Amino acid sequence: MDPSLPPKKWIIKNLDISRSVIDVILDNRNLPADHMEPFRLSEKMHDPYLLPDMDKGVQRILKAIDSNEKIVIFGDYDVDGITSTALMLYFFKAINYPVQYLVPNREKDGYGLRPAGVDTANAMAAKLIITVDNGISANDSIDYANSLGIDVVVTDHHLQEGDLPNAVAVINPNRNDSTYPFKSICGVTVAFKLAYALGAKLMSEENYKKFLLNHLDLVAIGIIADVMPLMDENYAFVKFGLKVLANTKKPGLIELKKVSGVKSNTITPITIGYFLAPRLNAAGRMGDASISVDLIVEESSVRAKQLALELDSLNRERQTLQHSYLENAMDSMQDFENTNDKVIIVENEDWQAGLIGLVSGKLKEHFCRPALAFTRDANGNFVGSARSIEAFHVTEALTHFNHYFLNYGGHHKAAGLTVPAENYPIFKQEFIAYVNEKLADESLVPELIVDSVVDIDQINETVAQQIQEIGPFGEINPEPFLLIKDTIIRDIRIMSNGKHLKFFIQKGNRMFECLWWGGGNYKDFLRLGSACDLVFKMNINIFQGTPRLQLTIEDAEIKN
Ligand SMILES: [Mn+2]
Repeated sequence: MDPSLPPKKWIIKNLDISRSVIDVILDNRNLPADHMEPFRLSEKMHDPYLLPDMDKGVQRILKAIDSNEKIVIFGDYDVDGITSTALMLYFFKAINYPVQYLVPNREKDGYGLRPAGVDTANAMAAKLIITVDNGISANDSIDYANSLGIDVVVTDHHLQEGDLPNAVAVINPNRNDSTYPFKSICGVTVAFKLAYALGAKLMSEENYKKFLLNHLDLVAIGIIADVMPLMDENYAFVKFGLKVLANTKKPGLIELKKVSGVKSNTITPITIGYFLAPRLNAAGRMGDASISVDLIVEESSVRAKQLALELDSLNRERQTLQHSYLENAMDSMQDFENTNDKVIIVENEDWQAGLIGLVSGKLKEHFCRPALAFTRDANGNFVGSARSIEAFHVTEALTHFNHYFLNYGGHHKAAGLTVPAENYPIFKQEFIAYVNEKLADESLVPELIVDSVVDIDQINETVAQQIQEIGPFGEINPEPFLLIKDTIIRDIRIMSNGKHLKFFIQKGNRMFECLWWGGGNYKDFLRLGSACDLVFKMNINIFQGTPRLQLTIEDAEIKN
């Protein structure tokens, strides 16, 4: 969106304007023909008992409740881990069985259940630990818990690496032996399935159904924040969960929406991704994720408001730090212009570990190539976070260098790694050479996927309304971009001190209002009467109670 950036390459998926736009969009996403038909959540949701070890887990928890054993929920510091933890707390509250929880501190404790976490649970007199959104690789810690007489029920969604841990139950769709029909569910969905299975045994049918429905807000937040594909049961969970979130009765979420400036009637995945999740994540990034868990389960509005404000200010601190880190990073990249390496590697020992993933993410986006950002831990090791583009599987690439690492792990587009100081220079040099050789130049050009070329007659309220019904949009079901060719620009207005543009386009005898957020940089290119091709999203805006069509511009090609 900035003329200083390389122009995006438009990938236009349909050029045939005689086809229905809606059919084209559904086809492009491989969505089923009945995608837009109304459905019940129960029709789309898979049976919890299809998850491996569900029955074992349920039996062990029932036994703990029966013998009044102390249960500790062990979660994670990211949004999925936070919502999973909160969901379990709500469940045990609903059956009136007191439990406690732990979430690790990112910098002090690190990710997942570690021996020190087991010690803390032991000090709380735990006889049973239920992990949520982690645990699949905690083999040593679980052996240690067992040696102290503590049983562990693992609920997780991360891939199995090596042998399964010695837990009473390992409830995870991504176990190697799992036959669960849809693997891409997140931690909070697995926790929800456990609550589903347990609730059927412990609650009246009415309370049970109410419980499941009321907590779909947490499931939707976790799915969006963990960037799960919006297909199969995820799509159904998010579709219903957004409605529950819009009307949530949880004081914490109500206050969080308020401090984020979110209006209740406009909850979309973007609301979660850009407004709610960053604030919930800020607690863990800046220190203690339990603030976010406490917020979600808080019953008092007064206290919830305090916690929400606290998260909001942590989030502002996070933003300020992130900006200064990015400036540091850019300053340290003077060489980059000359080398034009196909991977960016930056380091700064003053950076907080909780924020380096944001730095590498921004660098990846800006330069359209893989990026790694490192800080140092207490032992002087380089702790890094990698973010990558579609064309480059960063974790696979790192595997070739694992002899340099203390640990590493991740997936296609994200990874974490720890490199001892003595290996860092050689790793950096070899990794840059490796990526320079492997990654094709074409992959470094940003792409804009356009669903279809449309004719002027295909731009109308009905089509816009139908497009909205294909949503909620998100991972694998992105909001559609359309292309209109040869329109004439009319009546350009500059907004917000030149930041944004508003103009009209005309084709034949029809005119449409266009908004180009961040389009101010293009104001000298757009001229009254110039012809252009525009890539846009078709939106319906409610203006003074009346719905009206508006085109949100994504990119433009000016013809004259
Ligand atoms: Mn997760």
